[in-house]
This record gives sequence, C-alpha cells and structure tokens, in this order.
Amino acid sequence: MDLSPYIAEAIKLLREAKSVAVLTGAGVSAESGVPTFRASDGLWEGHRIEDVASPDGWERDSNLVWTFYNLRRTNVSEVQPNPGHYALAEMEKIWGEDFNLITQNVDGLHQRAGNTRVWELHGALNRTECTGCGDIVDQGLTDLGTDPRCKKCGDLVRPNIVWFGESLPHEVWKKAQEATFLCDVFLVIGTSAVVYPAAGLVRLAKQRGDIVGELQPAKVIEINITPSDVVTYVDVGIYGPSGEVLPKILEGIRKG
Ligand code: BV8
Ligand code: ZN
Repeated sequence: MDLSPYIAEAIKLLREAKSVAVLTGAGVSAESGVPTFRASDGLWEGHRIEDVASPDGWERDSNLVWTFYNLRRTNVSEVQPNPGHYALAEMEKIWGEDFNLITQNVDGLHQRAGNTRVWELHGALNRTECTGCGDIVDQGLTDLGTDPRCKKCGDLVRPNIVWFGESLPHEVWKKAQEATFLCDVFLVIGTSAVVYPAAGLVRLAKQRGDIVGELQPAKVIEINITPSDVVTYVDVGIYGPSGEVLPKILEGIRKG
C-alpha cells in the first residue's frame, strides 16, 4: 500500500506544529529485536505477563520475577536503537523544549538514540528500587541475579517498573498530561493502546477542550502496522513499520 499521501499529510501537520508530544509503545522497539507484549499473546515462558509483572507475582515468587526481568535486561543490553528511535531523537532537536517523548517502554532505547526529553510512564529496566528504603539506583543492564540487595539498607531490591495494579510515578504522569494538553500534534507510535492510564493520553489530546474550553483538539497521527485501540481519535493513520515511516517523515520536515 502506498503510504506517501498519509506521510505527506503528517509532514504538513508537523511543519505547522509549535509543540509535539509523542506516545510510544513496544512497537517502536520491535525492529530493534525487542519482543512486543501482545505479539507473544501476552505470554512469557508460559507465564501471563500480568502474572510476572505484578505485585502479586512478586509476592508469590520474587525469584521468578527477577528471572523474567534479568532476561529482558540482558536482551535489551544486546540490541541497538533502530532508525525510528533515531528519527525521534532528531525531531527533538527541531522542537527542543516543545518536544516531549512519553514512553510506555522500559528499554531505554529512546535515551540511547539521543532523546533527552523522555517521560518513562512505566519505569525502566536499568533501574532498581529498594523495597525497604525506596532508594532508586541506575544499575545499568547487567544480570542482577535473583536476590539483589540494597547497598544502603540491605533490603531486597525490585525492578523500578510500574506493574499492573500499581500507580504511575506522579511527577512523570503530570508531565505527560501537561505535554498532551499543550501539543498541536500528538504522535502515537507502536502501541496497541490497551493499557491505561497511558492510552488515555490520546483521548485527552483530542478532548482537552472539554476540560479547558479554549484548547483546540490536537491533531493525532498514528504510526503502527495495524490500527490500535484508539484509532477513533486518529486524524492521520500511517500503517507501516515505524523504523521506515519515521525517517521518511523526518526527511519531509527537513526538506522544507
Ligand atoms: C493502574 C511494565 C491503578 C511491565 C507495564 C480494565 C480496563 C482498563 C484498565 C484496566 C482494567 N483492568 C486493570 C486495568 C488497569 C491496568 C490496565 O490498563 N490493564 C490492561 C491490560 C487492561 N493498568 C494498570 O494496572 C496501570 N496502573 O491502573 O493503576 C491505580 C490508580 C491509582 C492508585 C493505584 C493504582 C499500570 C499499567 C502499567 C503496567 N506495566 N509495563 C513491564 O514492561 O515489564 S504495561 C506493558 O504494556 C508495557 O509497558 C507496554 O508498554 C504496555 C503496553 O503495551 P504496548 O507497548 O502497546 O505493546 P503491545 O505489544 O501491546 O503492542 C505493540 C504495538 O506495536 C502493536 O499495536 C503492534 O501493532 C505495534 N507494532 C509492532 N511492530 C511494529 C509496530 N508498530 C510500528 N512499527 C513496528 N515495526
Ligand atoms: Zn534500601
């Protein structure tokens, strides 16, 4: 299918945009070789992700949970950002402080590609948090074994990841909502948009005028290989791999 008319429409909207917000999901890292969630029908080695990525799962068997996260940490340490990540890093250079990259991903690939204005809604694989004193540490992506201890207090540390049933980090969630309120164009890339409250940002981008009267709806551009759960809010849908689509959009914005 010829995507060029949709890409041209996206370029036009972005060239007029004063402020851009982006929501990414696992699909933006798919071409880097990082498995997505729904593709593996939400199973990992026979475990439902909600079972290993949940406080109950942690209470039940923290060793199993650490094994799940150590495997993902090792996987991510062996992959590279793809052209889609790099295109988003170049876009941040164009808009500067008026560019906000909100991600559900925990793989750190946006930062490795050069983005600095990244709001990690669901935490990050490279960080741990202490179950005792709450100390949050960037441990890199090494295998931490199954019983890692806090250097400050000796208690067990857990992944600094937002599990199902846990609330999102307050400051990050506030920033994500602010960025969504203020953007002219909202890009939603590589997410099935079934996980809330993250997916709710797309509706907020369209319906913020219901909350602050004078705000106009943002233009929503979706980049995915198939329409997501929020397709009803999408103005321009571009259905192709983000690693190929994003560089084409960047090229068009730059061509002037
Ligand atoms: C909370 C960390 C409350 C784990 C994650 C019923 C209805 C609605 C909501 C709920 C409900 N029951 C429970 C809830 C709430 C729940 C939720 O939304 N559940 C869902 C499953 C229904 N949400 C929560 O629990 C959240 N917390 O609500 O707290 C609260 C409030 C106050 C006080 C206390 C508590 C917390 C949610 C966070 C969970 N943690 N991640 C980890 O990663 O280890 S979510 C997990 O799913 C990942 O972060 C992932 O990012 C996220 C979403 O998945 P996607 O990124 O979209 O990935 P997916 O595989 O689904 O899709 C990939 C997409 O890419 C596809 O569309 C595919 O087509 C596309 N694609 C593939 N290849 C490409 C591509 N696109 C472009 N190019 C390609 N090449
Ligand atoms: Zn501690």
